[in-house]
Amino acid sequence: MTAHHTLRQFLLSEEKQGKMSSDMVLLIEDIATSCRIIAHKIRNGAFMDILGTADTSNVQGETQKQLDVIADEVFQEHCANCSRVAALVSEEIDEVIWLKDKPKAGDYLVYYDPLDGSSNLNVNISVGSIFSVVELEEDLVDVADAAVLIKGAKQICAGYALYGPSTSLILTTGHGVNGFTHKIGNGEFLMTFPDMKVGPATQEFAINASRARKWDPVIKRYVEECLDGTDGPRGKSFNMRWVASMVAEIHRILIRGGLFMYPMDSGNAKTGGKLRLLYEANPMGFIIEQAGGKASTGQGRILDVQPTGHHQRVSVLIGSAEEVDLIDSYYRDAQ
Ligand code: P6P
Repeated sequence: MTAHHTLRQFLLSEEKQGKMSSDMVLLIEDIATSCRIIAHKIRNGAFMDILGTADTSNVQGETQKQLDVIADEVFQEHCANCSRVAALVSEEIDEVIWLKDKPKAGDYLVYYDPLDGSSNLNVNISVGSIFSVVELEEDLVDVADAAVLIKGAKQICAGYALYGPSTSLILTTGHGVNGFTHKIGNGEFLMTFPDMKVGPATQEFAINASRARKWDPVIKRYVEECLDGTDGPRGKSFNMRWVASMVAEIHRILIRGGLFMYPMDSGNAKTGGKLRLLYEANPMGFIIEQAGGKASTGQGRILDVQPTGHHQRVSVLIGSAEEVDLIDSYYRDAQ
């Protein structure tokens, strides 16, 4: 597929090749519409008085931004358009949103973080939306929430929108990773990043260094060796980045390589880490693996984690394969 094809042309081409169903085409288009609407609300938020905090908090105990609530409503409205969607799992909503009483095998479960990094909104730093789709493997007799606890390895689609200097939409359905940019004026998502790949090596890592005193010995060792530069065991210098917006970090890694770390540490061990498995770590892990990178908890592949709760958190090490492998080897040495 050459560059500058529209998202719709790409999706219909994938459908024609048997790489996705017509229902998936419709669902992805509805998700893209959600992202267009959210992008518009962000860019004009200052004139719509919606960049502040709502007087509510989410299941994570985080004070919600008005746009967190609005973005969630936009995703709910548009994902429900697809008759094959049986349930929604949103970072902003405590319970699973069941859209069908008797879901069938083949129905879709959609997991999403409608506005990730929203604490950056009022300082005009990039934020994003993250989504993941899994297909039910059997009919459900009843709609117990446990039915959405499906491993990330079963994903059939994942992607994100990055609301940055431009709005990017990055997508995988298990056949590589392709990226699109929203063209102001005609509103189309046009292909600008065909067949994205993450290089195996990097000299750039991302971690919230203010938590250094809480890190486990393995993370401390890895970061110290990076900081020791050319005179240290790595024999090369490293750069560090931290945007406090996972979508922006992962997009940078897709473009130029790198390693993103949000490990479980002594400060968040009680909740199992900071980032959520079903709608942050799994979709980003699927995307990065499809681009040739790796995604680990330090104790195993993120996509192999069996969820025990739909807001479960995990330790996250995602990016260039050589760096993820190195940290995994340090964890094995530490056992
Ligand atoms: P900290 C945003 O709230 C988020 O979930 C990710 O997008 C981001 O990488 C991380 O948390 C930032 O965490 O501790 O730096 O605020």
